[in-house]
Amino acid sequence: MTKLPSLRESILQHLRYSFGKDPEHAILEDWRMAVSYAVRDRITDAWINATHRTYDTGAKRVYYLSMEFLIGRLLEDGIVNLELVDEARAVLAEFGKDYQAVLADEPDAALGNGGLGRLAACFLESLSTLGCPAHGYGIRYEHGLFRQSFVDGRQVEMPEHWLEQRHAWEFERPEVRYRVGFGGHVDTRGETVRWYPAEEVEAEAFDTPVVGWKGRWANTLRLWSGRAIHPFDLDRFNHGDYAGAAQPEALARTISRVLYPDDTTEQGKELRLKQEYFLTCAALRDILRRFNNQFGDLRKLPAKVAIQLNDTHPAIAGPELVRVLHDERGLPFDDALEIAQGCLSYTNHTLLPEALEAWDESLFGRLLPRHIQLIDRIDATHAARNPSRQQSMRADHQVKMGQLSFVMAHKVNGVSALHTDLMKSTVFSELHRLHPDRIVNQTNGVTPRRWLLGCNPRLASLITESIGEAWVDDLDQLTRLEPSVEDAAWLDRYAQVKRDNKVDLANWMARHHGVHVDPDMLFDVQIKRLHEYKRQHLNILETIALWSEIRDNPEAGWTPRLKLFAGKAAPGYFFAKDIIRLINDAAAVINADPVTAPYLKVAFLPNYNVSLAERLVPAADLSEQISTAGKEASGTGNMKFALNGAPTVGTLDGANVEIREHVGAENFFLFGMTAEEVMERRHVDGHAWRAIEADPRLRRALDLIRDGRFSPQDPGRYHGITGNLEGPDYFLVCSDFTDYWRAQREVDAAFADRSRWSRMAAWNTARSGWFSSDRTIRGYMADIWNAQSLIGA
Ligand code: F58
Repeated sequence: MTKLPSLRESILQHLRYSFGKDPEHAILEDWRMAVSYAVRDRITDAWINATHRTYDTGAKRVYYLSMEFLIGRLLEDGIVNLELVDEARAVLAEFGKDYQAVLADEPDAALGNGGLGRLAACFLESLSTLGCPAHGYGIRYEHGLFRQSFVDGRQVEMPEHWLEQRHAWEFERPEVRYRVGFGGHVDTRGETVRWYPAEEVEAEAFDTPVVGWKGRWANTLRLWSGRAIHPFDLDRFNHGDYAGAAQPEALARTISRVLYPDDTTEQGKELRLKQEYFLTCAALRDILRRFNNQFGDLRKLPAKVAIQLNDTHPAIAGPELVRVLHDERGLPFDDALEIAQGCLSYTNHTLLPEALEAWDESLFGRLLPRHIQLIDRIDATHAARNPSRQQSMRADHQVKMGQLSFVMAHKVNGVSALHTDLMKSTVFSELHRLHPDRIVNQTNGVTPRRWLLGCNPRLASLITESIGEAWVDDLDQLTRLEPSVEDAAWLDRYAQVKRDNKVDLANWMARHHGVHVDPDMLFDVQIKRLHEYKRQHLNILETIALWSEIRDNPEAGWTPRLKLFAGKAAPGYFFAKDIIRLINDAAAVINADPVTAPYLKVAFLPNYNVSLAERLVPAADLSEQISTAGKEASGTGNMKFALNGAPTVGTLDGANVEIREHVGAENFFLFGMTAEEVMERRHVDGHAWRAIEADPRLRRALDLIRDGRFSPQDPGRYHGITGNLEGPDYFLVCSDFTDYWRAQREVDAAFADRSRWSRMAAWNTARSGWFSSDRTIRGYMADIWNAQSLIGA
């Protein structure tokens, strides 16, 4: 390995030789790129070493197949993991450049919708930190999740163009290309079955190294980009049809053009299925090529290859692997099935019926005619081996991807204890009865490198000063802070960290959004995708009720509060978009009220993404995790907040349950019905009305909204929302309102006593070590993948 020059030298060399600039003429982007290349060089050494080591040891490899990797910005991640923060800052300062500005110049890679995609990104980082040989496989979307802005309070979506700015992280691999077919027909001659696709596109690999803590190991995120096999139709061009000549390329590129923002038209659905097969087919070819080069004997596949399906999106991997092994490589069907099951495992992220993937059999059969035959054979085999089986994966003229994934996997996991239990008793109850050892739990986690060391350097320094730096890759060490939590002087420093972070955020909001807030207010934060089950409308109802109450009695000693929201709604999810608008409309009225101004402020920050979360999480006092119990599979924002010292106000849902167990009930503001109570309450006639009649505050808040107090020019604007809440109220906003109000007043009282509050916050930090994604990945390695760490091996 060549010895690299100092970071300073490296940066200057890249500035000069990669970008042709001297420091005097370099623009911000040149600096950002030069620093990125200097950091990348250091990551690349770790990466190539890790690859050699994996080959040399013949170790088992993990493949994480996911339609989403919400990686955000990577420069800071690299700098933090390589412990170059001080050096990078100093070099930039020497040339009069601001470190933060350089970091912020990087495009935020929004290749995911929300928690599922961010989890995949945290997992990759933990896999590298733990030295587990792994690849992430995904799609290199040209356009990630849409950019959100507000016009008159309404969400407006604009395309996202992260690839238009330069970035340093990917290596194009033009030599790694596979053909992916669609449609066509199946030819059966006796035992020999061949699929002849009608249309083919090429998947080309782009590799991004993912470095772990201290650069001890680096794995690969391999993203596929669509391209035409024959990019240009010369014949059509020569006949003057210039647009037509470019059509094959345009069509093929459509496949990796945009990330699905989770709502779909019929046409969109077809493209989504194509994307899913595109990712899976290319990934499996790549996996088998690598396996063949090294091992050859396909029967050893499960000993050397673990393939994790991140939700059902890559579920076609089951039939595709069977197809390759059986149709192409000639293994008997039963053997192919057994080998595939030995490799595959599946993570479920939702119990919401509308989110469980099911494809129309006509569409599926048209695009993947061989796969639908194989699914029928897999289903029939499963039925024959389990005579009491009733549910088929082929029902209602649909292909049920959850059932398929379950049957094809040797392990199926939920993402929190409660969610895993509910999987067993609801969606997968029959399959669980047939295969009682298959479902396991792996509660989610978050990487402490990004979600504490990187985003909250003040708190990280205080922790390191108190207990040493071993916590960074051994987060359980945070319990060693417990004695400090009882030490008044230390608590003052802890409180000062939070206060400084809040000042930073307040300044940033003033500068970038013209929102002026007092950093001494309680920063109450709800940031996540907009969804009725996440109940941002419960939060705004309580806000409106609070506003009325303060107006009635401004002298009652209110705890000043800033209600902060951020999050995107799917473009076709009109109810969620109405909630955004209501929050913005309410904010305008409330923020303009001089009577309540000292006590209440509301802000909805646009374009929530990973970078914005990194700003908000360290500055939050209170974490809103208020989903209808039983609906949020886990949540991971909840963990980031607890770790950064923001106690939760929340329901017993998802990982909230485990957070409360770890941080202590006295450091958590619990409210609301349990998942069981929720199921019962739905059967109570007029549950919403009963709740409204019993609580005049709720009544009044609903009246204000319905009577147009926040939309005077258009009083009927929110009748959709009020009608829903006063009627079906499926997510039980009204039924949980009164208890939520009570919990919030407890928050007020606790926050008014600052030392009590700091103690609660610090307990949250000290007891959140278990929520490291390192712990989660160790669980997957031991219980699902049977994979080993190669660090120190
Ligand atoms: C999320 N799912 C869960 N899905 O909602 C959350 O509770 C959990 O913590 C997280 O996964 C990680 O396990 C989620 O983010 C999506 O974004 C889907 C992507 C594909 C389209 C439908 C939404």
